[in-house]
Amino acid sequence: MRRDNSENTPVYVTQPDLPPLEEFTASLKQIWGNKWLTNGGPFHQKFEEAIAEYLGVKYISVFSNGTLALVSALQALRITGEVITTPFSFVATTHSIWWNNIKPVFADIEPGFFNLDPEKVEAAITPQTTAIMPVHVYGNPCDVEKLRKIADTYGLKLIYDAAHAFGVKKNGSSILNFGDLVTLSFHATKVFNTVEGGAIICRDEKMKQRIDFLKNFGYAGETTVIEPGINAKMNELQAAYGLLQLKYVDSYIAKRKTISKKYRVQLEGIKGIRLLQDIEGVEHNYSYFPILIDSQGFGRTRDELNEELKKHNIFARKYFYPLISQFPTYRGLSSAKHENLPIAEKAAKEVLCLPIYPALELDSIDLICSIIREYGV
Ligand code: T4K
Repeated sequence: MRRDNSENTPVYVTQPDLPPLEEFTASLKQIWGNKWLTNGGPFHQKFEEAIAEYLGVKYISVFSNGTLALVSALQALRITGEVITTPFSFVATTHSIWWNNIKPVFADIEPGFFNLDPEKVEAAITPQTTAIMPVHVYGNPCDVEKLRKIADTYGLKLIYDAAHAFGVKKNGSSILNFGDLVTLSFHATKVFNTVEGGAIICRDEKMKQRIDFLKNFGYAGETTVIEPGINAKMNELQAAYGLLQLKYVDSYIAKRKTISKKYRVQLEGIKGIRLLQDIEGVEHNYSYFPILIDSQGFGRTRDELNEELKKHNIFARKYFYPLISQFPTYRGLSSAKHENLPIAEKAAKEVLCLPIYPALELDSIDLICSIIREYGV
């Protein structure tokens, strides 16, 4: 007999991890003493050094959020014309292109892990294309080798939106080391959060300097403005909080791994339910737990299952439905047509991200899995 959660606390798709309050209070005391709140203060400096070391990257510039990191990454590389990107992502990916007055061109995804399909990317290139912006969806690495080859062959820049890929490694090295620029999000809903926050990872010191100028209105010194930059600086409270988070993030990821394993054991083999397998040679961060519901096999649609879970106070999420290409701003684009994006359309119709976060109780996983098992027909 399964436990009923309908009267209990809601279980959401995620819940942020916070560092111990007393540790943060100690940091706040220092900030109060410093009277230095933003604009590249001591915590900002320390956090950049510490996070670069943690992630195994050489140059990183931290931001107030991941969206402004994306907007600034395109500006930093002076991208114009058209950028090829995925419709299967959070809307901020394409919005960052729009904010730079660039035309987004959607290419379809591959059916295994829902990342941009390199062949579809190549087919979408026009004389106006200047860059590719893939996303490591759910933290599963894109085909970085093939995408690099295409970018090099056609002389394009490669900007990865790695909002989901904090700490992910492939064959022992960080996935964040692939691409001309790579952006991260440290939003409250991410594996690693600074409440709001983000970053750009780049390959050399000059580029880091340019990015640092751009996130501070374009200021290069007291009286020089190089171009219209934006205010995207991470403040001292975020940076101090981030420094503490770095001490705990390995334990957060380890707990997520345990949850992911438990889901796998309980959901494997249910007719009509597909799980994304872990990839050999990849150290995952277990940021999301997507399942695919094939209504023919399962006997119910994804939306029906989602509603059933809600009755028990379980709030899974349809990341990413609707596709970005279906929003009014973008649906008029020729690349947004249904026939151009069949795999993405199917994924958006079938996917449901189940709750996963370190504090998720093992009982809740049992409940979620038993609802799914019993609801299928
Ligand atoms: N690129 C990609 C690929 C992204 O996924 C994102 C963000 C970005 C770029 C942009 O990065 P940022 O500018 O955000 O740094 C959430 C997040 O707001 C968004 O950051 C994230 N992707 C996206 C995938 O998910 P919503 O609309 O689903 O968030 P919300 O408020 O419904 O939160 C989801 C659940 O999390 C809630 O039901 C409860 C729980 N929650 C949320 C917050 C904010 C908490 O327990 N505590 C909290 O403080 O977009």
